[in-house]
Amino acid sequence: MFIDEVRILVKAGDGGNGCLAFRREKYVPRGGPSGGDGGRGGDVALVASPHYNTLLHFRFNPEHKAERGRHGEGSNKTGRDGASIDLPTPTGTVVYDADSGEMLHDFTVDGDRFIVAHGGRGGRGNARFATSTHQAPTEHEPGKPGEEKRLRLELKLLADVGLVGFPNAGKSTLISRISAARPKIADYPFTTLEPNLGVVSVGNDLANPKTFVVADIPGLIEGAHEGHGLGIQFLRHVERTRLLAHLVDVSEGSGRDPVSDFEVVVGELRCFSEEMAAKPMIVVATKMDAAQDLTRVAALEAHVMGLGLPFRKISSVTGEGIEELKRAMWEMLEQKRRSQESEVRSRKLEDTAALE
Ligand SMILES: Nc1nc2c(ncn2[C@@H]2O[C@H](COP(=O)(O)OP(=O)(O)OP(=O)(O)O)[C@@H](O)[C@H]2O)c(=O)[nH]1
Ligand SMILES: [Mg+2]
Repeated sequence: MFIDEVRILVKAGDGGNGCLAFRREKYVPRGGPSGGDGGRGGDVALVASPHYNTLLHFRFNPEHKAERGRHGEGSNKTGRDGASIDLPTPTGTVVYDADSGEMLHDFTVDGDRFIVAHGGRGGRGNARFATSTHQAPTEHEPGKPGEEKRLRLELKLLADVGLVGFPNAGKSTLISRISAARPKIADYPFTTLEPNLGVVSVGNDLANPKTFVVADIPGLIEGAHEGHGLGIQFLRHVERTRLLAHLVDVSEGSGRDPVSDFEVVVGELRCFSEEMAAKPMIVVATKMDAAQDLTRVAALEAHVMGLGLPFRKISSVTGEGIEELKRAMWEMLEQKRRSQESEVRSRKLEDTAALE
């Protein structure tokens, strides 16, 4: 459904062999060893790219080899290093070693680069083995082979925003209102049994399209972590979203108190994982057109504001607040993206500093 998976083979370049040579020149007797070192083999790296959202390109092309290092040559010439290759993969890809099952890397941020197979070191030429008592060495090393690995790439859900809330809160109705997705909508709980995805576009600047993906998942009820209702397992479909939109029905029709609904859902998120509970969240009061008692709405607003969370009021029937909600979601996603990017940048700087 939402999980895309491929197996690929990656082979880094072998190192070039070290050379065995002696300087031979007229009038230079015993010119000494002059075999150069072999070059390093190229690496194979995966790079998280926002331009891909499936693993399909690997399916058509499952083997990737980097160039080998050139052999060393006489006159102390070092062989050229093999070129490395960068393979783009969608952000959200998790890389496993297909043989051991070990997780090697988790791409969460655009531009992240991870070497999956290291090129072999070049062998040393005989010139390197010369010492004062060993002036005509014949030792020279072969290059080390480049790493070869079978990998399993797994891409989890691509959604940016996950809609959570009680059953009947209006999650599917909202997704049908803001995207082309047409999930089943009905006046009874647990209409949605499987997650739905919808692509939302904000504004209409064609040169600079602003889009994000929203996932609608089944509703949560008290005790979902103990298996009540549909349980909480489908929350894994929104594990990778950058933002949760928590929908709370504020109409009288729900027969429940909005503040306690809100707390129940937050409690269930926490039972799933602390990371889930700590995700950025926007709280959305739904069905404003059917809310007669506005003190209920105000109570929810005060509660949410007290927690420092953004709050919006909408009606999917009249369209009230929908555009503002789309924009607010987009802004929050952008903010998150920018902070993640600067995190990666500072991590890269730290890495470079550590190498120096
Ligand atoms: N008056 C009013 N009714 C709404 C609004 N949004 C949704 N509804 C109604 O609320 C009911 C439930 O809507 P859904 O979108 O199916 O709710 P859901 O959160 O997806 O529910 P589950 O899939 O069961 O978890 C439907 O009868 C909708 O027509 C709204 O803004 N105003
Ligand atoms: Mg639904």
